[in-house]
Amino acid sequence: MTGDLFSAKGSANTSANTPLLRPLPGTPGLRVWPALLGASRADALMETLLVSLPWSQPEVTIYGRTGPVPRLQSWHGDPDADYAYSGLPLPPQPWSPELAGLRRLLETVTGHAYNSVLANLYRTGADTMGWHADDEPELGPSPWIASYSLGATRDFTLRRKGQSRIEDRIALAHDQLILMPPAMQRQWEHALPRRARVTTPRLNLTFRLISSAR
Ligand SMILES: O=C(O)CCC(=O)C(=O)O
Repeated sequence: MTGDLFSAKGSANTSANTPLLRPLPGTPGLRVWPALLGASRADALMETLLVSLPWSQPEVTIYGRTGPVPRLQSWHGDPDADYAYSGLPLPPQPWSPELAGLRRLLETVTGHAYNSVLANLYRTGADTMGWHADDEPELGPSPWIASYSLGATRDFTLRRKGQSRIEDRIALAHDQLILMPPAMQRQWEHALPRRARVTTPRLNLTFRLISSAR
């Protein structure tokens, strides 16, 4: 299945190669590929990842309070791609064939290299991701982050660092890829808020380059 999913034929989808620019005030905008693999390949990829990744729900400490992350997650990467997220050390698990195939495709499509991926599984709309920027020192001063979504459409909200007003909201849909430029992590925070009406799962994969591993 992996071969089919990421074959040149499969990825030669016109929309996979022609991103749209989504402007953000005062920041180079995000690039958006609305349909990367095509719906049936994306369906098959989601089904495989749901059952094959070693999902877990680790505890993190945020502002002095410890509790389980409000979603499931799985961290994969090259052996030296060590990362810490909200104080939680994440030793990388090996690339699965599907994640490795997707990494190769995203490197070609976005023109950036990645050595790790954080997979997040939002089981229903009750699972969330809090406000943050992907600006940990391990990512270096200029992190390009490719974020690929599968499953239920969820809102991805954006606010400027130091402010509470939400300035933008992007509905991230099945098979949609966004590429976040470095300035976005310097100037903005993002979150995935609770959505009570969403009853089906969403899977998100953020591909990163841990620069301390280079
Ligand atoms: O699920 C999403 O779209 C956001 C994921 C995210 O912010 C992260 O992995 O840092």
